[in-house]
Amino acid sequence: MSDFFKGIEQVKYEGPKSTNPMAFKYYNADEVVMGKKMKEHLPFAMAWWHNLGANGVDMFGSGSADKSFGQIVGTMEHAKAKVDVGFEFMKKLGIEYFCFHDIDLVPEADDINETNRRLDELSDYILEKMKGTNIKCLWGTANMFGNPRYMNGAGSTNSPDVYAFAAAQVKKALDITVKLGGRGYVFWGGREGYETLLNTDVKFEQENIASLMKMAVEYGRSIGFTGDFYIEPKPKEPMKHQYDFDAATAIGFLRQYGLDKDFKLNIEANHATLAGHTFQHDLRISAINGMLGSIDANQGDMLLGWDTDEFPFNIYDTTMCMYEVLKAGGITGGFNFDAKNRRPSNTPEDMFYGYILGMDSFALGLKKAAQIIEDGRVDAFVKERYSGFESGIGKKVREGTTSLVELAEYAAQLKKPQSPGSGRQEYLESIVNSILFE
Ligand code: XLS
Ligand code: NI
Ligand code: NI
Repeated sequence: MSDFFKGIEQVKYEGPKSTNPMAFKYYNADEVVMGKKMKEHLPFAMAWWHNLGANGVDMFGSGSADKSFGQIVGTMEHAKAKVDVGFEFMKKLGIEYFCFHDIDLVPEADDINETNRRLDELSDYILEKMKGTNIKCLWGTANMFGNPRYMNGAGSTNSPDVYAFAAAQVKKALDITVKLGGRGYVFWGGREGYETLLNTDVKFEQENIASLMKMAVEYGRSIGFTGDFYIEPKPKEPMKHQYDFDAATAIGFLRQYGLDKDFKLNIEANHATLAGHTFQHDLRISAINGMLGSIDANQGDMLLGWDTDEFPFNIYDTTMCMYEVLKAGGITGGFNFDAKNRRPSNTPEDMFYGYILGMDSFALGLKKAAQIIEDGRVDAFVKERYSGFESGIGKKVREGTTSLVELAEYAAQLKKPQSPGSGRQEYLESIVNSILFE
């Protein structure tokens, strides 16, 4: 094992009273919650790009964290050092999954043949590292937004040549995902959107994106990929209008083009809030449509209008997330920390503190969500709230056996309805608080 993180031992569970910054306070992998171990509820994943790549570079300044890992950035030696460091990191935290974009793994070459050769070499190296561990890929994806060739989009580009390059990247990223045991494959439509309708044929672009996805499904299935494909909705950044704005929009798109059998959604907390929703809202919309596949576990800053990708610490949000996940019967994907340290948190220890915070926040959220469900008052209230539809005219509405004529006659005979009853929001919020802060 590499020893980049010298002096940092295996991170263990020490309980909420612990003051050891390198210990879990809530994440106790083998603890059983509602009949399942925490680590089964919470298949955590490391995001290759943020953890091993992002060095704090922003629009105003260069990197503040050194992620060279003793090598020259941009070389295959550096790419391999990232594997070594990444595996040491995952092992020390007990994380069993990772997520990657193709070019997070290797530096992209001028010639796609050389890039693919590098990907073969590096994925062999990862496979070797995986031996004797439980670590594998959660999902892979192709970066179809960084290179300038994608300035007009990838699946939505006006150029057939660029479209072919996008397809080639998806093909290769699928190969690598399957090779590394991936559970899923993600499409995040970074450049799939538009700036102005003066130069854009929206229908044409959406049809082409759907065709690319269809070809990905065909190819994936042909090489033995049995997992789910995911769309990761996001409303803004980088395009003004993103075609995959939010969960509801993405679901409509998938159904429109007959992709809904093979695709689910990967819901990112910060993307949902950028769309003007709560994280919980997009999870619920996905779940009720049978499309809650995987989660990008991060947190946004409500005072900022961009994807800040912070490590989650808001327990109210992680609780409501886990409430949705438990209600949905779990997810087939996992919890990928699409999150990065704040720019001044620039030491190797900070990488651990970020993950410890995130894993603890979701573990505590899981425990609290289970308590809300076991307590039963919130669910009972919701059931009671709609109980009028269990009999009489309400039942006929649910069964689809009434008509406007019959309902109008019913109303005429009633003359005036009774109050539908209080929504009791404050009462319910106080139940949640009393469980959160007991
Ligand atoms: C960007 C997205 C991206 C996807 C994978 O905002 O979150 O990181 O998760 O392409
Ligand atoms: Ni994001
Ligand atoms: Ni993401």
